[in-house]
Amino acid sequence: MPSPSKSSNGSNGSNGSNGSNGSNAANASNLFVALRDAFPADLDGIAIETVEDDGSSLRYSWRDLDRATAMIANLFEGLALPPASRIAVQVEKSVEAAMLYLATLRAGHVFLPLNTAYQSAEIEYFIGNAEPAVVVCSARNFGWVSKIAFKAGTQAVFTLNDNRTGSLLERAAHCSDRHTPAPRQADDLAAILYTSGTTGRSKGAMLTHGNLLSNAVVLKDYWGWTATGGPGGRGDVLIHALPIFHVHGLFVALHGALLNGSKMIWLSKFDPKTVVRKLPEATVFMGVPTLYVRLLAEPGLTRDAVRSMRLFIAGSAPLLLETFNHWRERTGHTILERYGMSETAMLTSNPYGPDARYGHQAERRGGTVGFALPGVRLRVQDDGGRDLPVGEIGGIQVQGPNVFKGYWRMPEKTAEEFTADGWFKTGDVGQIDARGYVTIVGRSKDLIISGGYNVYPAEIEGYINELPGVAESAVVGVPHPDFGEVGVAVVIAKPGAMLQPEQIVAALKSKLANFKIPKKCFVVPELPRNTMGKVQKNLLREQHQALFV
Ligand code: MLC
Ligand code: AMP
Repeated sequence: MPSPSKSSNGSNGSNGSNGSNGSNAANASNLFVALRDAFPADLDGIAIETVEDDGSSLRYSWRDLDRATAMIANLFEGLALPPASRIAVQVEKSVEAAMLYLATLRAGHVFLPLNTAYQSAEIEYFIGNAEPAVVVCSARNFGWVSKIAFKAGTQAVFTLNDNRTGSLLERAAHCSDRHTPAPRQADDLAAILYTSGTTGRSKGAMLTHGNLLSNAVVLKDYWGWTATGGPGGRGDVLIHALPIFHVHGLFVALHGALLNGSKMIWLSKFDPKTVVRKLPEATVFMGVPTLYVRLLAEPGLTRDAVRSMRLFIAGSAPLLLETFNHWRERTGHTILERYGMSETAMLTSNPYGPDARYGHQAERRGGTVGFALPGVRLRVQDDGGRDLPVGEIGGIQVQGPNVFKGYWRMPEKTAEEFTADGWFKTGDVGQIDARGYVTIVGRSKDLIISGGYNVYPAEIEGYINELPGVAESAVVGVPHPDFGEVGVAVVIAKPGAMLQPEQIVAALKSKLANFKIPKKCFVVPELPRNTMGKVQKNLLREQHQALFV
């Protein structure tokens, strides 16, 4: 495998961009080809520079990305996998993990990223449902993951660790570094992202090469990605500090930088001090609101620290107006908030610059998620399926080249989420004003968004209800200063059973991803109900809303 070069001081390097940004990107069908076409002409320039714990950095050139993805793609070809095989991946964030994603596209297979917090029951479901031909996990999880995978018929299980070791790279090292990307049509699958459901099990959202490429091409233009506008006239430089197993870090951030031939400063984990230290070398930052809240707590976040920055982008969860205003006062920058989801990639964005479709207004309005992106059509309907006039609140629906193909092997669920005339129901509730700004005011889906991760109360309640001595439970989201929103569980014991909240939380920890664990648990005699006997979650939310604030 190509080895990155090491620098001891982490000093700023050239991004090597020459402005050749792949004019044929929109026409290429294999997303990988479109991204590779956008690599700068100088393949020895730095594509990714990591920030290591000891302050040093590893530098990967564009040539390294090309060669490593070829080698991994050739490894897959050597396995003679069926076309469009699922490659399921649960590994810590690393440059090699990103290469594995790109190699999967290159080989024409389907990438299935899994949050590293998922525990065995969750992984067993995803692997059983997706039936991946290949599973890649970290070496420390190999024992239990491989057992699950082989039971589900997986052909090969490789390991990949965050220190560039593991059988995937060892095997790929013997493969050729030249590879012709597999031809793919826009409608062919590129990735499956599992999203939990309000009822039942998680659903795999099937995204195509066309979905992802069209969205990336629109965002490149809409956000003004530039090959020359960065510090010292160099191109944009992105600080990549998000996980790469969800839309935000894997698609929006990674595709954005690659499609512009832009260097990335790569953090394996978000750390506010490191981000502040690296800001003077960068021009673009993307984060969920929690990242902005934590950055604001850093005294080093000053106007001087952001002097080279061009754009701060937020999304995945509501950005509080307070954070939006505080950021502007502190840094002089106005955060650009956008809105998206796994099934649709990005739907709306506040404007970066003038937007001719809306009379050139270029104001980024706090509390709104901006305009429908070019090519994306939005409408707002009431529960009866009637279009609502401007300014009225209802369910947000979408159509466009970004909208996914459906849920993996769940045609009924897919049908349920689309209207008869073919619009996808986002489950978000909001309004579009006369100027075109979209505001999200709530969700019709029972969902908690905590630090940018989705937590479905129905899933947590299901696990709690299975515990011995539990009669019933309700999980609600309440405001939290760091995560925006967190889950609180309210539990009823069976007659005669003695339940301790700490035991309930401990039992959940052994079964569920850590971010899904309710931050507080109460055992109470009864739940508030309406006359129909339905639990009144709004009352529980009101009752506990001041728990953390
Ligand atoms: C961590 N913890 C969380 C949590 N993250 N609790 C609730 N919500 C979260 N998001 C808890 C852990 O369970 C643990 O608790 C403790 O915090 C420390 O864990 P950690 O892993 O050290 O946390 P930290 O590194 O601080 O992570 C926080 C974070 C992370 C904000 C950096 O959650 C994160 O990267 N969030 C971004 C998620 C993201 O990329 N979303 C995009 C989805 S795409 P304990 O009790 O075990 O110690 C999407 C579409 C779109 O939504 O529009 O983009
Ligand atoms: P996911 O299923 O993880 O892709 O999460 C998608 C959901 O995140 C959306 O349906 C919204 O509810 C929420 N979301 C994403 N961006 C924003 C935003 N800017 N403001 C409010 N909610 C958002």
